[in-house]
Order: sequence, then C-alpha cells, then structure tokens
Amino acid sequence: MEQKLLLSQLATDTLKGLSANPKYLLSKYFYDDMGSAIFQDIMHMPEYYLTNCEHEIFSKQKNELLKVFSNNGDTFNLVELGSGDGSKTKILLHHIFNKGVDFQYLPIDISQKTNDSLAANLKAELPGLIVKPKTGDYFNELQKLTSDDSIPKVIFFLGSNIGNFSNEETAEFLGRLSAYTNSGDKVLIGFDLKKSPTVILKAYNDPHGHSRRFIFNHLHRLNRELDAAFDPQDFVHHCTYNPESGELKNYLIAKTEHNAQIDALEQVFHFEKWEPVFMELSRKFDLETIGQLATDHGFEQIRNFTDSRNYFVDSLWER
Ligand code: AVJ
Repeated sequence: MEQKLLLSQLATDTLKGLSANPKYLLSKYFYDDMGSAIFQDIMHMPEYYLTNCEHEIFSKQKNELLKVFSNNGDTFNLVELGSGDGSKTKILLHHIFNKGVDFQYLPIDISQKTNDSLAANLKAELPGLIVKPKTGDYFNELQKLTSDDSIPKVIFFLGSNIGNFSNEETAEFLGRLSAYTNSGDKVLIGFDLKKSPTVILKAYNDPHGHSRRFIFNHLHRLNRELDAAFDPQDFVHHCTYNPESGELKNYLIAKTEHNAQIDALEQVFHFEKWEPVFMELSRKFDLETIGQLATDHGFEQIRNFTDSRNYFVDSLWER
C-alpha cells in the first residue's frame, strides 16, 4: 500500500512554492535560530539604516511616545509582534518602567531561542518588569489575543516587518489587527519610506555579505530540516528596487540548469539556467499610502514619528 507523506507546514509551503511558476519560497521561514542570528548581524551593520532610524525615533521621542500610549499614567499592555531581540523596544521599556507606569510586556516571536534570550535579558536589566513571552507565528498569536480583556493594548509591529506583506496580506493583517483590538487600543507600526534607491539597495546588498548569508540560509534550512540537497554554488543572490511601487525584492537565481532532491518531499525539483526563485518582498511606503491604510481598516492616524532624515516612520493609530 502506498504510504501518504505527513508533511510539516514548512514542507507543505516549500512544495507549493517550488512547484509554482515562477518559483518562490516564503520569507517567514528565514527566521529559524540561525536566520534570526544572522538578522541580528544585519541590524548591527551601518548600511541597514532601518534599525538605526527606529532607534533614533525611540531615543529622541520617548516622552511623546509614552504620552500617547498612556494618558495619565494609566495601565496598559504592550504587545509586540515579531519582537526579536527587542533592542529598540528596550529603550521604551526602560523609560516607561522608570516613570512608574503600571504595564506588562507581551513579546511574540517565531523563534523560541530569541524569545528565551529576550526574557532572560529583560529579567537581568529590568527585574521588576512583568514579561510574558509567546512563541509562534504572529498571525496565529494575534488571533489568540482576546478582544474582551479590559486592559487597553498598545500593539507594536516595528522594523518594517509589514513591508514583507503583499497588498492582500497587508489588508488581511490590518483587518485582523482591527478585529482583535477594542476602541481606544493603539497600534504602532514601523514603515520604511521611499528614498534614494542607492541607499535602499545597499541595505539589502551589503559589502559584509550578511544579507546574502541571510537569504541563502533559507536553502541551508531546507537542507537541514527537509533533507534537501541544495548546493548554494548553484545560485546567486540578486535584489531589485522599483521606485514606483516601492518594492524591494530578493531573489535567488539558478546559475546553471540543475536538479535538487528534497528527501522529505520525495521529489526532485528542476531549475533552468537563470531561473529565479522569489525569496522576499520588502516594501517601501509613502505617507499618503500609510494614512490610507489606517482609515481603510478602521483606525484613526494619531501621529507619525519620523527620524531626522525622514527615512522611516513609526505611525501611531488608534482604534
Ligand atoms: C525583518 C522584514 C524588516 O525586510 O528589511 C533584512 C528582513 N531581509 N534584509 C526587511 C530583511 C533582508 C527585514 N524585515
């Protein structure tokens, strides 16, 4: 009798993506423990301006930010989707905690290791702070946030994570955000803004090779977890920026015609010479589009917090 393969979500999505024409892989799978570590390296390099911008926004405008989170020092829950190492959020956590505001921090991340180290870190840095980390896909974890809790929420979605979504995914995400928030709840969303293409391309194609390593880690992950036989030598990393749409796209492109076996899928995939595999969208926005997204999903845009170069915006919306 033929045995049906029991496939993990990664396996199912990989099968779907590599069977499609054109081929693609999903960017959420970049963040295994190795990929999360490489992304930390990306955030530490000067070319990746996004992190520095948000760092500046939080450092210089923490008083104004706290004022909009909590009117008169009222209590609230700070939920963060895709918290990572929390390096930027920590600036605010220290500030809010030191002001004596009663609040809890609920970080949600897809990497268990990243979550564990953030929790350990905060325990040492801010022993009095109540931290309740959750590990999982933030789409799913968001769903679990009850809509009937009486404590007001401020939900962070920083670092231009929203840039990874297609238009449809953005609408779905903001729709859910809207559904799982109550009137008066707030969201703070980080958007990378349109700017010089040279500046943008350098952030995603850096001289240190971190971006390249980050994209290639997806293939290594498939080799590790799905017993795939990808040879990184068979591909080149390429990224493009379209100044009209604001779409930065990452690709792996086959350098030679070849086959790659994936044991867990019991299948061989064929790659033509110069066939692209679409790996990631990192969309750049303009302020008009951001305002439109807010109103389209039932939010009122309260204030835009930008850095001194106007490279990046943390947009605060209220339900
Ligand atoms: C974590 C999604 C914000 O799109 O800028 C960095 C990921 N990809 N370099 C981004 C990423 C390549 C990053 N986000």
